[in-house]
Amino acid sequence: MSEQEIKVPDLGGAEEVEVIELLVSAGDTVETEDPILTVETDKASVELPSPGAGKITKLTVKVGDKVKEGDVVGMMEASGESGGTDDASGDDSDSESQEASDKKAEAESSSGSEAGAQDEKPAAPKKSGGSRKETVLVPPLDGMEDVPVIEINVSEGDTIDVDDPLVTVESDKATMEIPSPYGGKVTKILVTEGDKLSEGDKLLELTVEQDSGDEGGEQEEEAPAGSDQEAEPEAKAAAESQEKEPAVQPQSATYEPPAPGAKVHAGPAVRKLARELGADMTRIKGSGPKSRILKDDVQAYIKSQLQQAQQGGSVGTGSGIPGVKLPDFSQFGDVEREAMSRMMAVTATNMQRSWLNVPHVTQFEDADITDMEAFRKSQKAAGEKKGVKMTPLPFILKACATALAELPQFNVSLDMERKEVVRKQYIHIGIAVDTPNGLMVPVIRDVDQKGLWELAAESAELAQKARDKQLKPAEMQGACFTITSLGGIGGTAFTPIVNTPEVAILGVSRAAMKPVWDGNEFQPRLMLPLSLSYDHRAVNGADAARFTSLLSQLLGDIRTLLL
Ligand code: CAO
Repeated sequence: MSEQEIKVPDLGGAEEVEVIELLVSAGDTVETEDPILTVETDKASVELPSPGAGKITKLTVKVGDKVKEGDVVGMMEASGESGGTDDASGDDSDSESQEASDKKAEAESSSGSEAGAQDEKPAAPKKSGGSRKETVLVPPLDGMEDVPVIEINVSEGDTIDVDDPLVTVESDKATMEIPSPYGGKVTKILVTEGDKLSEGDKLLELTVEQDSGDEGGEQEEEAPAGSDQEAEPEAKAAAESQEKEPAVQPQSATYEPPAPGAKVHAGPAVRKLARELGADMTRIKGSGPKSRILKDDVQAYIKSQLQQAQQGGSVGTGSGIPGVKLPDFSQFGDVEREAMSRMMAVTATNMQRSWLNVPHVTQFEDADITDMEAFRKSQKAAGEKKGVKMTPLPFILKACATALAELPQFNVSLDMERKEVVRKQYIHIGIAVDTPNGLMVPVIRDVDQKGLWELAAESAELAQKARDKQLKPAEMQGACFTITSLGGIGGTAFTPIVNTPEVAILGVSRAAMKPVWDGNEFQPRLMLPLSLSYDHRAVNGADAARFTSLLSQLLGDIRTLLL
């Protein structure tokens, strides 16, 4: 138990700063890194952390005082817990720098650290436990298989933390990072770019430091390195959440909305780094003790932002469009925050990517389906026998297949990098299905070659599978065009978003009886509203009008579907 000085650490370049708030008083007990006081530089306010754990005996500054690096701001009695840590004694101003604090935080999570070896308190064991080898396997990929690796985010010899992205894989639905379940040193990478991965494949080998968690054998499995120290609640939480959910994160998941009123804990050197890199510290998750933001956190945040920008990520992260700033909603009333489901996050990214990349135009048309409806109803008994319900959807599928064959400029994708148009020689159509878990788009293959009953049965089966979360990845891939029908629900028209890399999507609204002029008088006709959104880079307006007119004609006289 010895008294030590509390000194102002490296202020990240600031000369003299003003004390604006005292956060502790004489007699208070503090932990290492607990904020002692707040100073204000010309750019930001910064909390000065306690150099160790112990009891504050006196503060030698007051609000309004000006202090600079190395100045003594108070005295404390170090408790046994950190008393053995030389760099907490305050007799060398360098030792008080944030870098030293950061390193100390890192050292605390490493079993080989000297500081840990000195610790005799049983409650915080930090004994050296050697290391073990771990082979990281591909986690569940949201039901997908054979997903190609598009980037390897680590190299052999790298030291990584729990949750650091190891590789990035890309399905036709989303780009995802596979995070590390362990912290440690990468010894061998077992995959290369372009490899196709499925759940359980070997990704890489790691040497994992084995420290306090090595008492229980099962902890090796369940509590990856980094989660074994009481001082690392973040890592523990990350490890726990990995057990509950498949460990794949869509890119968009890296966005961390600030908690209302949340305080940022970081030292001056880290704040300086964040300022230099233009990082908004309220969005960075701290991995240090008490969620303190470390330099590595700032760098990891910037890296993820750059990756998102390169992959057309969320607005405000490279698109050039300012991001949406959220107010503190709690000032208006009670709020609750809830993590997005993985599907919602992936859908949000895909929608945004499409909306931002595709110049959308929507063409509207009404199809007279009075006769089609009469025919459909006449098939009710036959449908009951077959156990298949004939809705308007199979007719619309068939009409779209015919229109895609007649106007093949709709059955393309654009390869803007190679400046090529990819023309498809097949007609597979996706149908948007509303499920309790979000929107899913199963694909009916070779629609042009199938009959109405077959299409009715297949669309009903796929829609049911979507609702039961039974769809296989292959059943959601390869569409040339999508139909999104809200006809069973309502509405008169809408502007659907093209499901890229397709170039058009048909929105179907609810059919309604309308008076239609036949040249002599108004006739009551059942009119089906169609909304065709298309990518104006691939399709011109005249062709869009031809497409919807053709659909209207085909649905208006379904005999023409046979021609
Ligand atoms: N006009 C009037 N009635 C319609 C209609 C239309 N355009 N389309 C369907 N209906 C009727 C059907 O005939 C059926 O009525 P009956 O029971 O009296 O025969 C009823 O509405 C329900 O049909 P359904 O929705 O079960 O079947 P469907 O084949 O028309 O649609 C599916 C299947 C999977 C497309 C639909 O269930 C669905 O999920 N729609 C929502 C899609 C969606 O969310 N899109 C939004 C994407 S953008 O966010």
